[in-house]
Amino acid sequence: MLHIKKIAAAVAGLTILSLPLATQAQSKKAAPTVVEAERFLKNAEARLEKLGNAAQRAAWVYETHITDDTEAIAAQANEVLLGAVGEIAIQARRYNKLPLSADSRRKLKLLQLSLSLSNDKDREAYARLSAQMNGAYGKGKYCKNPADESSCLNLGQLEAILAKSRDPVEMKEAWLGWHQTASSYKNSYAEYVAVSNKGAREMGFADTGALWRSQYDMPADAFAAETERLWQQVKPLYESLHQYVRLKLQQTYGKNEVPSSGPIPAHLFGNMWSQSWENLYPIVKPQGPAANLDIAETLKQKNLDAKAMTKMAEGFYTSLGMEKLPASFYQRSQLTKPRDREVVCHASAWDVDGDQDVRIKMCINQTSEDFLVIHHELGHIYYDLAYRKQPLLFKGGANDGFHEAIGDTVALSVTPNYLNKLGLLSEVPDPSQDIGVLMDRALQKVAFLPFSYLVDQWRWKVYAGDVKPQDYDKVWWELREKYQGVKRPAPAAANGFDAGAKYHVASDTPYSRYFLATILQFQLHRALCREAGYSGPLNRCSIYENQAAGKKFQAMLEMGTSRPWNEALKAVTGEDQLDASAILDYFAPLKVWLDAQNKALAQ
Ligand code: X8Z
Ligand code: ZN
Repeated sequence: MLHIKKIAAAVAGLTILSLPLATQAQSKKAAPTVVEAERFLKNAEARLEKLGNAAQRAAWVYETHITDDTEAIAAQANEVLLGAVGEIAIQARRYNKLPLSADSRRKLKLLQLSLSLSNDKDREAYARLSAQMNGAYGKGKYCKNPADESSCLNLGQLEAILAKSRDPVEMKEAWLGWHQTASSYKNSYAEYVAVSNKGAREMGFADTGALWRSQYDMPADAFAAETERLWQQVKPLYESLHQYVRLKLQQTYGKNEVPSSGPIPAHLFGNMWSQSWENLYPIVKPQGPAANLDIAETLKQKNLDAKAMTKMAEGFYTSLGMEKLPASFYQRSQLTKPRDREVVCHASAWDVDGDQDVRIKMCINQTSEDFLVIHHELGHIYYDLAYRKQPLLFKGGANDGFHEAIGDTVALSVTPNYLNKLGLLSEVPDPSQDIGVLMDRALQKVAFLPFSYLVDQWRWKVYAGDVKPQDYDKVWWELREKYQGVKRPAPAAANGFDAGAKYHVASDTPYSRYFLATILQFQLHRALCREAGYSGPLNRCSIYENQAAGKKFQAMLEMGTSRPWNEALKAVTGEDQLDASAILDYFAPLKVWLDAQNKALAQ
């Protein structure tokens, strides 16, 4: 799916057939040479590419058609790749001390940032459990009456209830219904964590969490400190929003449902994980004439289907001077939910062959939210296409946060003005309505900050062994209360696994990337707007049709993983550190407004 995973996999996948013995013998004989190291890297890249592509194809077929057979095939392909990745990672160590070129040294380092499971049984278990949990999440359903299949609701249907209903009883049932689906793979997850840690330890990491934190061109501890620094920078903004939303929810649902202090029940935020709150816009929008930013009705009226929506998003990228998507993209992508089979609906972007075979997999609905998600996914795709000329090991984002930030940066330019130009919004809100527009964005972006921070706070503890399966839920909810200020709508279920009801836990996809991306996209937006010669308020800037900004962006995308991420950042922004001042600048007028409202409403 995400090529980042693929690269790691590819790196791992470079199994050099039956080389371990040969290599051992060699190592006794003579110290390795630079020439050998270069040959090793070349072979590794070739092998990883082949196995990586095979695993991608198997995973694609699995996730777009879940059956026992496709599950087994996907697991097998991954197992083979995993074997190769581990073997190559261990072999790579042999060349660490050689005076190699900067590129080769970087490649060797990247190769060693992966799991190595030398035991066949461990590899088999890892691949099997991973495929099984991914499929279980995709197939998950809540059945009001377990004996009656027609009473069953899938995740999309349960999410729609949370998005639209204003009935707390109905919302609570949908929330609890989905969360209980994850219990079925709690044991698998615990087993998987143990195996994964074995693989991290073989490579010299304390655990898988430490391995994840080591992927940012800085020591693992420095990365943890860096994310905490950023969180502290944005926390006051989140708190202002949380307080205002509390007051509005209280006006809507009453004090019995919404307490005046302490955490708020999680089923009231219009989203299964309370991770983004844009569905609360009608409840929290400023009084008086406020911008209507919902394009769902227009999409339906104009019959703009999933493909038309995707073409519109593509049009943004081509307006920046980027290439048209290859024809195969539209032939091979899954844009809508098939009626006749189980699939993983969670949106993802796929770089199947490291070249032009790029696809997205979504279950697109005609909503504002999905219109933005399409821009997000195409960000991954345009990154993939931009770095396709790089060697395999550099086909990836500057770091995984960059990969997540590209499409979102573009989507920040999907302003009311732009939507109006496209015919999706009949009225352009007057600048006096900017607070409403900013509010809508804050419900997406500011609300997301603590969630995107805490998911890996939890996982880092789980991987470190600080949280055992019997305490998964306890610690998960401690973190959700502490960072998001939300609480479980009912007491914890016996053997519950609420964290596992989030896709990225079930699919073991790291999540800090989204926290970084949320900060980073505003930094990129600010810089690209500057490049476009824009100097007004950041929320009104759109880089649509701006080729100068597009060129700068494209140059960064083409770098892939070839250089430390600070250099990629510098190429666009001139800055070499992550800096939350851009997101704070963007929302500065809203922060002033929120604080005034909160003060007035508290009286
Ligand atoms: O998973 C995603 C993308 C695919 S990389 C749809 N996102 C996170 C989520 O849904 O939890 C985008 C925002 C956060
Ligand atoms: Zn993404």
